[in-house]
Amino acid sequence: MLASLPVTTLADLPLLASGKVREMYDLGETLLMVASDRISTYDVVHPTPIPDKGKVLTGISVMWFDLASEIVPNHLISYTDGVPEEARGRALVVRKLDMLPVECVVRGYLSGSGWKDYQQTGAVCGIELPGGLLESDRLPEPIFTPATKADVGHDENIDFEGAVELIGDRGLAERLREVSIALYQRAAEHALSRGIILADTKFEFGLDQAGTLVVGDEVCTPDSSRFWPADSYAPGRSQPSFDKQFVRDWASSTGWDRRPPAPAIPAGVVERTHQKYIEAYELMAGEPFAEWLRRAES
Ligand code: PZK
Repeated sequence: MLASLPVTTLADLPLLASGKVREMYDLGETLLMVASDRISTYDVVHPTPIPDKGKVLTGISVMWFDLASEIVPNHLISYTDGVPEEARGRALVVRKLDMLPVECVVRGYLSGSGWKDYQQTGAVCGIELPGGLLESDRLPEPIFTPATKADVGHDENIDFEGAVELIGDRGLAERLREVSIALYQRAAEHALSRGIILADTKFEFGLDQAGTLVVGDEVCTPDSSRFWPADSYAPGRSQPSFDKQFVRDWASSTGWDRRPPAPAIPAGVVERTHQKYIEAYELMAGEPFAEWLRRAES
């Protein structure tokens, strides 16, 4: 076994992957996932960060990992030991997994590409739905709507048979579907009790060295999910985003055509959005955001 070396700065670590809003570093036996304060709207990252966004998402993810552990093991090892000082609160040390090549999306409501597909075909990922549903309608039951992982551009929705093919094991694909729906149901129930609709969410799974199914990535964060305020919910239109609506409304008002580069966000919009993220943490976790910082920075 290799002893883990004390890490002082991110700049000294091998960068394995950089996403739109986060980075993944190699710690040898483990990985370090670092959530930045970058924010995207319409899939384009703005040049202006939202203070604390990465810390809020990391705290929310840890909270869900804890709840979800009754259903499936997860990749989280630590959010304190092994995390460089500069990344405290926004980073997780995680197990290296063999990631499965399917995005495990669960939808409880009809929105985004699900709504688009339903309008065109009456089905989402091969699942026939009742006629006459409206945009944002609640579905009779949550559905598993897998997608391919696109390196660039948009993920593509696939049917269950497509997921079976990509995974190469029907039993494992069935297990992914069952676990994904159970995780969504648990999280959606918790969120709704706190005034937030979890419209849909995306999980990523991997296998550990023993071949055990493990949930990885981030879990039920505003970046991997659609969060809607329950008190303004009304089917028949798109719903405001709990976290990003101020940025979207402001971006629309500028006449930005949604093509890169995204415009810089004005200070007032940054501050209101910052407060929405803190509010999201405090609603979901039922504790002050400062408590997450205290635990993570101790
Ligand atoms: C893994 N990503 C996505 C891309 C990021 C994250 N536990 C794991 N083991 C091996 N690989 C991954 C994980 C996880 N989670 C995650 N790609 C591979 C990704 C860019 C930046 F932070």
